[in-house]
Amino acid sequence: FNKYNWEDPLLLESQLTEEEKMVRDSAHSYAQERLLPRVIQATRTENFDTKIMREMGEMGFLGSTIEGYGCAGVSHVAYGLAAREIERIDSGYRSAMSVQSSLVMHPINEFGSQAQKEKYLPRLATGEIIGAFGLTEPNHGSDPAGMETVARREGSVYRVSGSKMWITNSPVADVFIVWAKNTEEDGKIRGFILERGMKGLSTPVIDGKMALRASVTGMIQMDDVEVPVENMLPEAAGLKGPFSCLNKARFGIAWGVLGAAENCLSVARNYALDRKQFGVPLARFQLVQAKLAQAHTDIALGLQGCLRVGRLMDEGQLAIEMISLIKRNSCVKALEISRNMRDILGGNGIADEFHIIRHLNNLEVTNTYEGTADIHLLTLGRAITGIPAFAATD
Ligand code: TGC
Ligand code: FAD
Repeated sequence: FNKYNWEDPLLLESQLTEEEKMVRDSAHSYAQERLLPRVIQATRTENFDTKIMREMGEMGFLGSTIEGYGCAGVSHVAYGLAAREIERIDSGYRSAMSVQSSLVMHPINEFGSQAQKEKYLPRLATGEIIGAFGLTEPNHGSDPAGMETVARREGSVYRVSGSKMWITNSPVADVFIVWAKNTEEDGKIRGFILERGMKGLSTPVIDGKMALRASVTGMIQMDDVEVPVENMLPEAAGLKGPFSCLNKARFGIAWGVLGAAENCLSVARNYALDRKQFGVPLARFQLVQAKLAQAHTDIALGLQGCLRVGRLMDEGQLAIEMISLIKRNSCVKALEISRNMRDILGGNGIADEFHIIRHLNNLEVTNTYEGTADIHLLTLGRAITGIPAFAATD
Protein backbone atom coordinates (compact mmCIF):
# COMPACT_ATOMS: atom_id res chain seq x y z
CA PHE A 1 0.00 0.00 0.00
CA ASN A 2 0.97 3.60 -0.50
CA LYS A 3 1.42 5.97 2.43
CA TYR A 4 -1.79 7.98 3.09
CA ASN A 5 -1.37 11.65 2.24
CA TRP A 6 -3.91 13.40 4.49
CA GLU A 7 -3.41 16.62 2.53
CA ASP A 8 -4.46 14.95 -0.73
CA PRO A 9 -6.32 11.85 0.48
CA LEU A 10 -7.88 10.75 -2.84
CA LEU A 11 -4.99 12.02 -5.00
CA LEU A 12 -6.95 14.89 -6.56
CA GLU A 13 -3.67 16.35 -7.79
CA SER A 14 -3.04 13.37 -10.06
CA GLN A 15 -6.44 13.90 -11.73
CA LEU A 16 -5.70 17.45 -12.91
CA THR A 17 -4.15 18.60 -16.18
CA GLU A 18 -1.01 20.75 -16.25
CA GLU A 19 -3.12 23.78 -17.27
CA GLU A 20 -5.52 23.22 -14.38
CA LYS A 21 -2.64 23.01 -11.90
CA MET A 22 -1.19 26.22 -13.32
CA VAL A 23 -4.52 28.07 -12.90
CA ARG A 24 -4.90 26.66 -9.38
CA ASP A 25 -1.36 27.70 -8.41
CA SER A 26 -1.72 31.23 -9.73
CA ALA A 27 -5.11 31.60 -7.96
CA HIS A 28 -3.52 30.27 -4.76
CA SER A 29 -0.61 32.76 -4.88
CA TYR A 30 -2.89 35.68 -5.75
CA ALA A 31 -5.37 34.83 -2.98
CA GLN A 32 -2.71 34.32 -0.31
CA GLU A 33 -0.59 37.33 -1.28
CA ARG A 34 -3.21 39.91 -2.30
CA LEU A 35 -6.57 38.95 -0.75
CA LEU A 36 -5.60 37.50 2.63
CA PRO A 37 -3.91 40.72 3.86
CA ARG A 38 -7.06 42.74 3.10
CA VAL A 39 -9.85 40.51 4.31
CA ILE A 40 -10.04 41.18 8.06
CA GLN A 41 -10.15 44.96 7.63
CA ALA A 42 -12.59 44.69 4.71
CA THR A 43 -14.90 42.60 6.88
CA ARG A 44 -14.62 44.91 9.87
CA THR A 45 -15.44 47.96 7.75
CA GLU A 46 -17.90 46.19 5.43
CA ASN A 47 -15.97 47.34 2.40
CA PHE A 48 -15.44 45.81 -1.05
CA ASP A 49 -12.31 47.13 -2.79
CA THR A 50 -13.30 47.43 -6.46
CA LYS A 51 -9.61 47.23 -7.48
CA ILE A 52 -9.97 43.51 -6.82
CA MET A 53 -11.99 43.17 -10.04
CA ARG A 54 -9.13 44.62 -12.11
CA GLU A 55 -6.63 42.40 -10.32
CA MET A 56 -8.76 39.33 -11.06
CA GLY A 57 -9.03 40.51 -14.65
CA GLU A 58 -5.23 40.75 -14.93
CA MET A 59 -4.95 37.22 -13.53
CA GLY A 60 -7.39 35.92 -16.19
CA PHE A 61 -10.01 34.79 -13.63
CA LEU A 62 -13.00 36.68 -15.10
CA GLY A 63 -15.11 34.76 -17.61
CA SER A 64 -12.28 32.25 -17.66
CA THR A 65 -14.24 29.46 -19.39
CA ILE A 66 -15.22 31.74 -22.32
CA GLU A 67 -13.27 31.46 -25.60
CA GLY A 68 -12.21 34.79 -27.13
CA TYR A 69 -12.98 38.41 -26.13
CA GLY A 70 -9.82 38.46 -23.99
CA CYS A 71 -10.97 35.49 -21.87
CA ALA A 72 -8.72 32.59 -20.91
CA GLY A 73 -10.82 29.71 -22.34
CA VAL A 74 -9.90 27.20 -19.62
CA SER A 75 -11.85 24.14 -18.44
CA HIS A 76 -14.71 24.23 -15.94
CA VAL A 77 -12.48 22.27 -13.57
CA ALA A 78 -9.91 25.09 -13.74
CA TYR A 79 -12.67 27.61 -12.97
CA GLY A 80 -13.70 25.49 -9.97
CA LEU A 81 -10.14 25.22 -8.72
CA ALA A 82 -9.73 29.01 -8.88
CA ALA A 83 -13.02 29.47 -6.98
CA ARG A 84 -11.71 27.10 -4.29
CA GLU A 85 -8.52 29.14 -3.87
CA ILE A 86 -10.31 32.50 -3.75
CA GLU A 87 -12.93 31.25 -1.29
CA ARG A 88 -10.20 29.77 0.92
CA ILE A 89 -9.83 33.46 1.82
CA ASP A 90 -13.44 34.64 1.70
CA SER A 91 -16.76 33.71 0.07
CA GLY A 92 -17.34 37.38 -0.74
CA TYR A 93 -14.31 37.53 -3.05
CA ARG A 94 -15.44 34.34 -4.80
CA SER A 95 -18.91 35.90 -5.12
CA ALA A 96 -17.41 38.85 -6.98
CA MET A 97 -15.66 36.47 -9.40
CA SER A 98 -18.75 34.25 -9.77
CA VAL A 99 -21.17 37.06 -10.51
CA GLN A 100 -18.92 38.71 -13.10
CA SER A 101 -18.02 35.41 -14.78
CA SER A 102 -21.10 33.20 -14.57
CA LEU A 103 -23.97 35.61 -14.10
CA VAL A 104 -22.91 38.55 -16.30
CA MET A 105 -20.35 37.42 -18.88
CA HIS A 106 -21.89 33.97 -19.43
CA PRO A 107 -25.40 35.25 -20.35
CA ILE A 108 -23.92 37.86 -22.70
CA ASN A 109 -21.73 35.21 -24.33
CA GLU A 110 -24.50 32.59 -24.47
CA PHE A 111 -27.59 34.69 -25.24
CA GLY A 112 -26.20 38.03 -26.45
CA SER A 113 -25.93 39.51 -29.96
CA GLN A 114 -22.51 39.84 -31.59
CA ALA A 115 -22.62 43.60 -30.92
CA GLN A 116 -23.37 43.02 -27.21
CA LYS A 117 -20.50 40.54 -26.92
CA GLU A 118 -18.05 42.94 -28.54
CA LYS A 119 -19.27 45.91 -26.52
CA TYR A 120 -19.21 44.36 -23.06
CA LEU A 121 -17.15 41.15 -22.82
CA PRO A 122 -13.60 42.53 -23.29
CA ARG A 123 -14.06 45.19 -20.59
CA LEU A 124 -15.77 42.75 -18.23
CA ALA A 125 -12.85 40.34 -18.76
CA THR A 126 -10.29 42.92 -17.64
CA GLY A 127 -12.46 44.09 -14.73
CA GLU A 128 -12.53 47.61 -16.20
CA ILE A 129 -16.30 47.43 -15.81
CA ILE A 130 -18.20 45.54 -13.11
CA GLY A 131 -21.44 43.63 -13.62
CA ALA A 132 -24.37 42.58 -11.43
CA PHE A 133 -27.20 40.06 -11.93
CA GLY A 134 -30.74 40.90 -10.86
CA LEU A 135 -33.15 38.00 -10.51
CA THR A 136 -34.30 38.05 -6.84
CA GLU A 137 -36.98 40.54 -5.82
CA PRO A 138 -38.32 41.68 -2.44
CA ASN A 139 -41.36 39.38 -2.87
CA HIS A 140 -39.77 36.60 -4.94
CA GLY A 141 -36.60 34.74 -3.97
CA SER A 142 -36.99 30.98 -4.32
CA ASP A 143 -39.84 31.50 -6.82
CA PRO A 144 -38.47 33.81 -9.51
CA ALA A 145 -41.30 32.70 -11.82
CA GLY A 146 -43.53 35.10 -9.85
CA MET A 147 -41.33 38.14 -10.56
CA GLU A 148 -43.06 41.51 -10.72
CA THR A 149 -40.42 43.42 -12.72
CA VAL A 150 -41.86 44.23 -16.13
CA ALA A 151 -40.52 45.38 -19.49
CA ARG A 152 -42.97 47.13 -21.80
CA ARG A 153 -42.05 47.70 -25.45
CA GLU A 154 -42.53 51.26 -26.69
CA GLY A 155 -41.11 51.78 -30.20
CA SER A 156 -37.33 51.41 -30.12
CA VAL A 157 -37.12 51.05 -26.33
CA TYR A 158 -38.32 48.88 -23.48
CA ARG A 159 -39.53 50.59 -20.30
CA VAL A 160 -38.36 48.52 -17.35
CA SER A 161 -39.94 48.93 -13.89
CA GLY A 162 -39.53 46.95 -10.69
CA SER A 163 -36.99 46.23 -8.00
CA LYS A 164 -34.36 43.60 -7.39
CA MET A 165 -33.16 42.79 -3.90
CA TRP A 166 -29.99 41.26 -2.42
CA ILE A 167 -27.90 41.92 -5.51
CA THR A 168 -24.16 41.27 -5.20
CA ASN A 169 -22.08 44.23 -6.43
CA SER A 170 -25.10 46.31 -7.51
CA PRO A 171 -23.92 49.50 -5.72
CA VAL A 172 -20.58 49.45 -7.58
CA ALA A 173 -21.66 47.88 -10.88
CA ASP A 174 -21.51 49.57 -14.26
CA VAL A 175 -23.78 47.08 -16.05
CA PHE A 176 -26.74 45.03 -14.83
CA ILE A 177 -28.26 41.88 -16.28
CA VAL A 178 -31.87 42.35 -15.22
CA TRP A 179 -34.56 39.70 -15.72
CA ALA A 180 -38.03 41.07 -16.39
CA LYS A 181 -41.38 39.88 -17.73
CA ASN A 182 -41.94 41.16 -21.23
CA THR A 183 -45.63 41.73 -20.59
CA GLU A 184 -46.84 43.12 -23.89
CA GLU A 185 -45.08 40.99 -26.51
CA ASP A 186 -44.72 37.29 -25.62
CA GLY A 187 -45.20 37.45 -21.80
CA LYS A 188 -41.86 35.66 -21.35
CA ILE A 189 -39.05 36.42 -18.94
CA ARG A 190 -36.27 38.20 -20.82
CA GLY A 191 -32.80 39.48 -19.93
CA PHE A 192 -31.88 43.15 -20.38
CA ILE A 193 -28.52 44.89 -20.13
CA LEU A 194 -28.94 48.09 -18.13
CA GLU A 195 -26.16 50.60 -17.67
CA ARG A 196 -25.39 52.90 -14.75
CA GLY A 197 -26.53 56.42 -15.61
CA MET A 198 -29.80 55.35 -17.22
CA LYS A 199 -32.57 57.60 -15.94
CA GLY A 200 -34.75 55.96 -13.27
CA LEU A 201 -32.08 53.44 -12.19
CA SER A 202 -30.75 53.47 -8.63
CA THR A 203 -28.74 50.92 -6.62
CA PRO A 204 -28.90 51.55 -2.86
CA VAL A 205 -26.59 49.55 -0.60
CA ILE A 206 -28.03 47.02 1.87
CA ASP A 207 -26.15 47.86 5.07
CA GLY A 208 -25.70 45.89 8.25
CA LYS A 209 -25.01 42.42 6.85
CA MET A 210 -23.53 40.11 9.49
CA ALA A 211 -22.17 37.82 6.76
CA LEU A 212 -20.34 38.31 3.46
CA ARG A 213 -19.24 41.70 4.72
CA ALA A 214 -16.25 41.87 2.33
CA SER A 215 -18.76 41.83 -0.53
CA VAL A 216 -21.07 44.72 -1.34
CA THR A 217 -24.79 43.93 -1.73
CA GLY A 218 -27.62 46.21 -2.76
CA MET A 219 -30.84 46.68 -4.63
CA ILE A 220 -31.57 47.55 -8.25
CA GLN A 221 -34.51 49.93 -8.33
CA MET A 222 -35.98 50.67 -11.73
CA ASP A 223 -38.56 53.36 -12.23
CA ASP A 224 -39.58 53.32 -15.89
CA VAL A 225 -35.97 52.92 -17.09
CA GLU A 226 -35.70 53.43 -20.85
CA VAL A 227 -33.65 50.56 -22.27
CA PRO A 228 -32.83 50.47 -26.01
CA VAL A 229 -34.27 47.42 -27.80
CA GLU A 230 -30.73 46.36 -28.76
CA ASN A 231 -29.96 45.86 -25.03
CA MET A 232 -32.30 42.87 -24.76
CA LEU A 233 -30.49 39.50 -24.82
CA PRO A 234 -31.99 38.08 -28.04
CA GLU A 235 -31.43 34.38 -27.39
CA ALA A 236 -32.88 34.05 -23.87
CA ALA A 237 -36.62 33.48 -23.40
CA GLY A 238 -38.18 32.09 -20.23
CA LEU A 239 -36.61 31.04 -16.95
CA LYS A 240 -34.16 28.79 -18.78
CA GLY A 241 -32.07 31.93 -19.43
CA PRO A 242 -31.35 32.93 -15.82
CA PHE A 243 -31.33 29.31 -14.62
CA SER A 244 -28.62 28.28 -17.05
CA CYS A 245 -26.43 31.10 -15.66
CA LEU A 246 -27.11 29.74 -12.19
CA ASN A 247 -25.83 26.30 -13.22
CA LYS A 248 -22.40 27.81 -13.85
CA ALA A 249 -22.34 29.94 -10.72
CA ARG A 250 -23.63 27.12 -8.49
CA PHE A 251 -20.85 24.89 -9.86
CA GLY A 252 -18.26 27.49 -8.76
CA ILE A 253 -19.88 27.76 -5.32
CA ALA A 254 -19.73 23.96 -4.89
CA TRP A 255 -15.94 24.10 -5.33
CA GLY A 256 -15.48 27.41 -3.53
CA VAL A 257 -17.13 26.59 -0.21
CA LEU A 258 -14.92 23.51 0.11
CA GLY A 259 -11.93 25.89 -0.05
CA ALA A 260 -13.43 27.82 2.88
CA ALA A 261 -13.98 24.51 4.72
CA GLU A 262 -10.38 23.47 4.03
CA ASN A 263 -9.16 26.72 5.56
CA CYS A 264 -11.28 26.10 8.67
CA LEU A 265 -9.88 22.56 8.97
CA SER A 266 -6.31 23.77 8.55
CA VAL A 267 -6.68 26.49 11.22
CA ALA A 268 -8.38 24.08 13.65
CA ARG A 269 -5.78 21.33 13.11
CA ASN A 270 -2.88 23.70 13.85
CA TYR A 271 -4.70 25.06 16.87
CA ALA A 272 -5.49 21.57 18.21
CA LEU A 273 -1.83 20.56 17.90
CA ASP A 274 -0.60 23.70 19.72
CA ARG A 275 -3.19 24.30 22.42
CA LYS A 276 -2.88 22.24 25.60
CA GLN A 277 -5.65 21.46 28.08
CA PHE A 278 -5.47 18.86 30.85
CA GLY A 279 -1.73 18.73 30.14
CA VAL A 280 -1.97 17.47 26.54
CA PRO A 281 -2.65 19.01 23.12
CA LEU A 282 -6.34 19.22 22.18
CA ALA A 283 -5.46 16.95 19.23
CA ARG A 284 -4.87 14.15 21.77
CA PHE A 285 -8.61 13.98 22.56
CA GLN A 286 -10.72 11.53 20.60
CA LEU A 287 -13.67 13.93 20.37
CA VAL A 288 -11.43 16.54 18.72
CA GLN A 289 -9.94 13.98 16.32
CA ALA A 290 -13.45 12.86 15.40
CA LYS A 291 -14.37 16.40 14.34
CA LEU A 292 -11.18 16.76 12.28
CA ALA A 293 -11.61 13.33 10.65
CA GLN A 294 -15.25 13.99 9.74
CA ALA A 295 -14.36 17.36 8.18
CA HIS A 296 -11.47 15.76 6.28
CA THR A 297 -13.77 13.00 4.93
CA ASP A 298 -16.51 15.40 3.82
CA ILE A 299 -14.04 17.69 2.04
CA ALA A 300 -12.27 14.82 0.24
CA LEU A 301 -15.52 13.26 -1.01
CA GLY A 302 -17.03 16.65 -1.83
CA LEU A 303 -14.06 17.63 -4.01
CA GLN A 304 -14.27 14.35 -5.93
CA GLY A 305 -17.94 15.08 -6.66
CA CYS A 306 -17.10 18.57 -7.91
CA LEU A 307 -14.31 17.24 -10.10
CA ARG A 308 -16.59 14.60 -11.64
CA VAL A 309 -19.32 17.15 -12.43
CA GLY A 310 -16.70 19.54 -13.86
CA ARG A 311 -15.40 16.84 -16.18
CA LEU A 312 -18.98 16.03 -17.28
CA MET A 313 -19.59 19.75 -17.98
CA ASP A 314 -16.44 19.89 -20.07
CA GLU A 315 -17.62 16.80 -21.98
CA GLY A 316 -21.10 18.32 -22.54
CA GLN A 317 -22.78 15.64 -20.37
CA LEU A 318 -24.28 17.79 -17.63
CA ALA A 319 -27.73 17.13 -16.15
CA ILE A 320 -28.91 20.09 -14.07
CA GLU A 321 -29.67 17.92 -11.02
CA MET A 322 -25.93 17.15 -10.76
CA ILE A 323 -25.42 20.81 -9.94
CA SER A 324 -28.11 20.72 -7.23
CA LEU A 325 -26.43 17.64 -5.79
CA ILE A 326 -22.96 19.17 -5.47
CA LYS A 327 -24.04 22.74 -4.65
CA ARG A 328 -26.19 21.61 -1.75
CA ASN A 329 -23.79 18.93 -0.53
CA SER A 330 -20.78 21.26 -0.52
CA CYS A 331 -22.66 24.14 1.15
CA VAL A 332 -24.31 22.03 3.85
CA LYS A 333 -21.07 20.19 4.65
CA ALA A 334 -18.91 23.32 4.60
CA LEU A 335 -21.27 25.08 7.01
CA GLU A 336 -21.23 22.10 9.39
CA ILE A 337 -17.44 21.87 9.15
CA SER A 338 -17.00 25.56 9.95
CA ARG A 339 -19.26 25.18 13.02
CA ASN A 340 -17.28 22.17 14.27
CA MET A 341 -13.88 23.76 13.59
CA ARG A 342 -14.95 26.95 15.37
CA ASP A 343 -15.83 24.80 18.36
CA ILE A 344 -12.28 23.39 18.50
CA LEU A 345 -10.93 26.93 18.97
CA GLY A 346 -13.12 27.56 22.01
CA GLY A 347 -13.28 31.28 22.81
CA ASN A 348 -10.67 32.12 20.18
CA GLY A 349 -13.08 30.65 17.64
CA ILE A 350 -15.07 33.86 17.60
CA ALA A 351 -12.04 36.15 17.01
CA ASP A 352 -11.75 37.37 13.43
CA GLU A 353 -7.96 36.92 13.36
CA PHE A 354 -8.55 33.13 13.31
CA HIS A 355 -10.85 33.49 10.26
CA ILE A 356 -13.26 30.64 11.08
CA ILE A 357 -16.14 32.72 12.45
CA ARG A 358 -16.05 34.84 9.26
CA HIS A 359 -16.20 31.71 7.10
CA LEU A 360 -19.02 30.36 9.26
CA ASN A 361 -21.11 33.49 8.81
CA ASN A 362 -20.35 33.58 5.08
CA LEU A 363 -21.33 29.93 4.70
CA GLU A 364 -24.79 30.76 6.06
CA VAL A 365 -25.19 32.88 2.91
CA THR A 366 -23.79 30.33 0.49
CA ASN A 367 -26.34 27.88 1.89
CA THR A 368 -29.09 30.38 0.97
CA TYR A 369 -28.12 32.11 -2.26
CA GLU A 370 -28.31 30.53 -5.71
CA GLY A 371 -31.09 28.25 -4.46
CA THR A 372 -31.42 27.40 -0.78
CA ALA A 373 -30.30 23.99 0.46
CA ASP A 374 -33.96 22.95 0.71
CA ILE A 375 -34.78 24.09 -2.82
CA HIS A 376 -31.93 21.90 -4.12
CA LEU A 377 -33.24 18.99 -2.02
CA LEU A 378 -36.63 19.43 -3.70
CA THR A 379 -34.98 19.52 -7.14
CA LEU A 380 -33.40 16.16 -6.33
CA GLY A 381 -36.68 14.92 -4.82
CA ARG A 382 -38.45 15.79 -8.08
CA ALA A 383 -35.84 13.86 -10.07
CA ILE A 384 -36.17 10.79 -7.81
CA THR A 385 -39.97 10.68 -7.63
CA GLY A 386 -41.04 12.51 -10.76
CA ILE A 387 -43.25 14.69 -8.52
CA PRO A 388 -42.53 18.44 -8.14
CA ALA A 389 -43.12 19.52 -4.53
CA PHE A 390 -42.16 23.21 -4.71
CA ALA A 391 -45.62 24.74 -4.52
CA ALA A 392 -48.83 23.75 -2.77
CA THR A 393 -50.46 23.59 -6.21
CA ASP A 394 -47.81 21.30 -7.77
P1 TGC B 1 -39.24 24.98 -13.56
O1 TGC B 1 -40.63 24.76 -14.07
O2 TGC B 1 -38.55 23.86 -12.87
O3 TGC B 1 -38.32 25.48 -14.75
C1 TGC B 1 -38.70 26.57 -15.60
C2 TGC B 1 -37.90 26.45 -16.89
O4 TGC B 1 -36.50 26.55 -16.60
C3 TGC B 1 -35.81 25.33 -16.97
N1 TGC B 1 -34.84 25.05 -15.92
C4 TGC B 1 -33.53 25.13 -16.10
N2 TGC B 1 -32.80 25.40 -17.19
C5 TGC B 1 -31.47 25.41 -17.06
N3 TGC B 1 -30.86 25.16 -15.88
C6 TGC B 1 -31.56 24.89 -14.76
N4 TGC B 1 -30.94 24.68 -13.60
C7 TGC B 1 -32.96 24.87 -14.84
N5 TGC B 1 -33.96 24.65 -13.94
C8 TGC B 1 -35.11 24.76 -14.62
C9 TGC B 1 -36.91 24.27 -17.04
O5 TGC B 1 -36.54 23.24 -17.90
C10 TGC B 1 -38.08 25.08 -17.56
O6 TGC B 1 -37.87 25.26 -18.97
P2 TGC B 1 -39.14 25.31 -19.95
O7 TGC B 1 -38.53 25.42 -21.32
O8 TGC B 1 -39.88 24.04 -19.72
O9 TGC B 1 -39.93 26.52 -19.56
O10 TGC B 1 -39.25 26.27 -12.63
P3 TGC B 1 -40.01 26.57 -11.30
O11 TGC B 1 -40.63 27.91 -11.44
O12 TGC B 1 -40.89 25.41 -10.90
O13 TGC B 1 -38.81 26.69 -10.24
C11 TGC B 1 -38.11 25.62 -9.80
C12 TGC B 1 -37.04 26.06 -8.76
C13 TGC B 1 -37.70 26.36 -7.42
C14 TGC B 1 -36.06 24.91 -8.61
C15 TGC B 1 -36.28 27.31 -9.24
O14 TGC B 1 -37.13 28.37 -9.39
C16 TGC B 1 -35.10 27.71 -8.42
O15 TGC B 1 -33.99 27.26 -8.68
N6 TGC B 1 -35.26 28.63 -7.40
C17 TGC B 1 -34.13 29.19 -6.70
C18 TGC B 1 -33.88 30.60 -7.16
C19 TGC B 1 -32.42 30.95 -7.20
O16 TGC B 1 -31.54 30.11 -7.22
N7 TGC B 1 -32.13 32.23 -7.25
C20 TGC B 1 -30.76 32.67 -7.36
C21 TGC B 1 -30.68 34.14 -7.56
S1 TGC B 1 -29.08 34.65 -8.13
C22 TGC B 1 -28.09 34.57 -6.79
O17 TGC B 1 -28.44 34.12 -5.74
C23 TGC B 1 -26.74 35.07 -7.00
S2 TGC B 1 -25.72 35.04 -5.62
C24 TGC B 1 -24.31 35.47 -6.40
C25 TGC B 1 -23.10 35.47 -5.59
O18 TGC B 1 -22.89 36.47 -4.86
O19 TGC B 1 -22.26 34.54 -5.73
P1 FAD C 1 -37.26 32.69 0.45
O1 FAD C 1 -37.46 32.22 -0.94
O2 FAD C 1 -38.30 33.56 1.05
O3 FAD C 1 -37.05 31.41 1.38
C1 FAD C 1 -37.12 31.49 2.82
C2 FAD C 1 -37.08 30.07 3.38
O4 FAD C 1 -38.22 29.34 2.88
C3 FAD C 1 -35.84 29.27 2.97
O5 FAD C 1 -35.46 28.44 4.03
C4 FAD C 1 -36.35 28.41 1.82
O6 FAD C 1 -35.60 27.20 1.68
C5 FAD C 1 -37.78 28.14 2.27
N1 FAD C 1 -38.63 27.82 1.11
C6 FAD C 1 -38.98 28.64 0.09
N2 FAD C 1 -39.73 27.98 -0.80
C7 FAD C 1 -39.85 26.72 -0.32
C8 FAD C 1 -40.50 25.53 -0.80
N3 FAD C 1 -41.18 25.51 -1.95
N4 FAD C 1 -40.42 24.43 -0.04
C9 FAD C 1 -39.72 24.41 1.12
N5 FAD C 1 -39.08 25.49 1.62
C10 FAD C 1 -39.15 26.62 0.90
N6 FAD C 1 -30.00 37.24 -5.94
C11 FAD C 1 -29.77 37.72 -7.20
O7 FAD C 1 -30.64 37.68 -8.06
N7 FAD C 1 -28.53 38.24 -7.52
C12 FAD C 1 -27.52 38.31 -6.63
O8 FAD C 1 -26.42 38.79 -6.97
C13 FAD C 1 -27.75 37.85 -5.29
N8 FAD C 1 -26.77 37.99 -4.35
C14 FAD C 1 -27.07 37.70 -3.04
C15 FAD C 1 -26.15 38.03 -2.04
C16 FAD C 1 -26.47 37.83 -0.71
C17 FAD C 1 -25.51 38.26 0.36
C18 FAD C 1 -27.71 37.21 -0.36
C19 FAD C 1 -28.08 36.95 1.08
C20 FAD C 1 -28.61 36.86 -1.34
C21 FAD C 1 -28.32 37.12 -2.70
N9 FAD C 1 -29.26 36.88 -3.70
C22 FAD C 1 -29.04 37.31 -4.99
C23 FAD C 1 -30.61 36.39 -3.35
C24 FAD C 1 -30.68 34.89 -3.09
O9 FAD C 1 -30.61 34.16 -4.27
C25 FAD C 1 -32.00 34.61 -2.33
O10 FAD C 1 -31.83 35.11 -1.02
C26 FAD C 1 -32.35 33.15 -2.33
O11 FAD C 1 -32.69 32.69 -3.61
C27 FAD C 1 -33.52 32.85 -1.35
O12 FAD C 1 -34.58 33.72 -1.56
P2 FAD C 1 -35.22 34.53 -0.32
O13 FAD C 1 -34.12 35.17 0.44
O14 FAD C 1 -36.29 35.38 -0.86
O15 FAD C 1 -35.83 33.41 0.61
